[in-house]
Amino acid sequence: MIRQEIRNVAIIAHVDHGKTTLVDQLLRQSGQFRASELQGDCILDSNPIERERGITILAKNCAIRYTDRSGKDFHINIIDTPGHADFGGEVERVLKMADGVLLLVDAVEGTMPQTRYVLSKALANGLRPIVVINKMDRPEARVHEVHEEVFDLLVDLGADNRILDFPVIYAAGRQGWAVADLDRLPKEGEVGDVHDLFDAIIKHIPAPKFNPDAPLQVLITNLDYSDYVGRIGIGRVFAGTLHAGQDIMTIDRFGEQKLQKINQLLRFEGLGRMEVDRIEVGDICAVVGLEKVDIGDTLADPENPIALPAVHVDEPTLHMTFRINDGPFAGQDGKYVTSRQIRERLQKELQSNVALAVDFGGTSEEFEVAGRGLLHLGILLENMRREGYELAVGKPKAIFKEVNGKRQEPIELLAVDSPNETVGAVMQMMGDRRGELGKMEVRGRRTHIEFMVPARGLIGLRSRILAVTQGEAIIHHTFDRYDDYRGPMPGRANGVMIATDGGMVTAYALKELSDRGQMFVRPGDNVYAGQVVGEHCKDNDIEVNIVRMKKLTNMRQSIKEATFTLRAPRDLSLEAALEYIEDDELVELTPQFIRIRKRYLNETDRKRNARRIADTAAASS
Ligand SMILES: Nc1nc2c(ncn2[C@@H]2O[C@H](COP(=O)(O)OP(=O)(O)OP(=O)(O)O)[C@@H](O)[C@H]2O)c(=O)[nH]1
Ligand SMILES: [Mg+2]
Repeated sequence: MIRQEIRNVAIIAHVDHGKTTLVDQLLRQSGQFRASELQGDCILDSNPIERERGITILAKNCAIRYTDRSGKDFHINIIDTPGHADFGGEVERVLKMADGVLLLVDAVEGTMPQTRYVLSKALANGLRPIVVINKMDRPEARVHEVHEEVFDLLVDLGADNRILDFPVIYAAGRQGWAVADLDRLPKEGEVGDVHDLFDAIIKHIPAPKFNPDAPLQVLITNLDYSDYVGRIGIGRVFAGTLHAGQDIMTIDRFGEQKLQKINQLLRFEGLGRMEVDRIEVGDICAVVGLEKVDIGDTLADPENPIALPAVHVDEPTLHMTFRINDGPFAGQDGKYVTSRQIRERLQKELQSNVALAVDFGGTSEEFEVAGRGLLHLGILLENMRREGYELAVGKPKAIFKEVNGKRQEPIELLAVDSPNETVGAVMQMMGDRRGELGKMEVRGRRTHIEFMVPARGLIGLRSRILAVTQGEAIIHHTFDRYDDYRGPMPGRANGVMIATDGGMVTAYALKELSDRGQMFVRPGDNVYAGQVVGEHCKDNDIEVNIVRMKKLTNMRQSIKEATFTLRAPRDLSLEAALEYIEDDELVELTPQFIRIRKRYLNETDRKRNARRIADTAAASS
């Protein structure tokens, strides 16, 4: 049987291709909201970091009541997904809730690494895409080429004829229109609407199918957490009807069963959730009150518990050490600085951050934290800073695996869009990082180049590629597979400048050092001995006195000094700092400051440590 009035559709695309903006328009034009309920852009990107960075981090459900042109009512569950590669695992999971997908592709950028990834996952789940060629308002739009690219990508992914015959919608989400036919693009001055897209969803996304005789089965595919009610499971009813207050059997990924009671039951309605007493088959729900619930759990009939197929959760590919901040400025800025506080915060994060793994087993001051990439872990760190935590973090490292006695490492698909003139420099850089060239395609003044490259080789890559392409390159990568270890990789090309003394940075000292490299600090900053204050222009580290004052001998010289303009320091964002450091360095994070320091603040300790490392290397070779 089928639930004719329900549609479950996920919106998938490469990062920034306009998913959340298009969902805004679907919400706005559904006619079920007052203008005051829908303020601003990208309404679903509701958490502060999402708003600030303009990206979606967490997949989110919303639901639209839609009445079609013939007067029939539908409940459309929409799942907006994140496009950034670090959150690909999240997309894969929430696809289990959907019966079809809207695949958005930017009309200029075309198919990108994450388009391929999310589309392959949709196909693996048997979901047929409606292709939305989006951002049609961009003057450089390449509609026909992009259409071809999607077709080729589908062929490449082994799609069958039924899927190759995909419906296409042409849209400009930001302008609020979507049409099924190129002849019907809005003319100059026309407003347009997204009704064709609603119609396509109703027509092409299959209504949920179910077996009326099967016992209750709900698959949990996402988690939410609230300080008031604890863990919230989000999932889809595949069979039976779920009632508020009923007993259910949870069956976890390992087959373990537990009898539990459902407290509240919520249905998605517009931007929120509404308490209901039952959820029927085919619909999506949120369940409150389960003491133990996890991704991949089946909520089953206690009399006849049958598990649904397991949900795959991606393993982490990158790890780093989180440790207490034991620098001289520890505790000056943050509220939470102890290892117990950091431990508790990480434990709370594990409640809903599925792709995260923490090893609490080391020393009490250090935790090994593993995740899906730099952005995934960077966002956790950014959240912690904002909540008032201080901590120090070590260099991010790829996670190796041992397979049949062979060392394997994560390999990523990297796409670089470079101006044609700088292609040579990009190729050279990727060669050094053991990148293997895949596809290469000239698109007007720019070239699209794809590489398979070890994840290790991507750390610190962005800033360097931007440097050789004068800031013009666009780079994206996505995890592809584990494969044989590709051999050693060059480290950072430059050494650093290390402060010998603590105190306040002087303009005089900066001026004296200006030809030695680029600084990370400005006059008036407080620094401590052992802090990394700049990048040396050569490959070795140097010790510098950055708090040095000039002895004033006569007036004229001091005036001359005041007129010397200092080069602006390099501002390091959290992720840039993490990508920058080497093994013997740490990034110190406090609510207001990001500093780089040497692990050993004292010069003698540093030398001793360097010698120890050299001795071990010599002994093992
Ligand atoms: N020119 C143009 N820009 C658009 C359009 N739709 C969205 N954008 C812009 O593209 C950027 C990304 O839009 P989002 O809706 O956040 O994209 P997204 O796919 O949800 O991004 P992630 O969730 O981070 O993957 C924003 O700056 C939008 O203003 C469009 O139709 N035309
Ligand atoms: Mg988004």
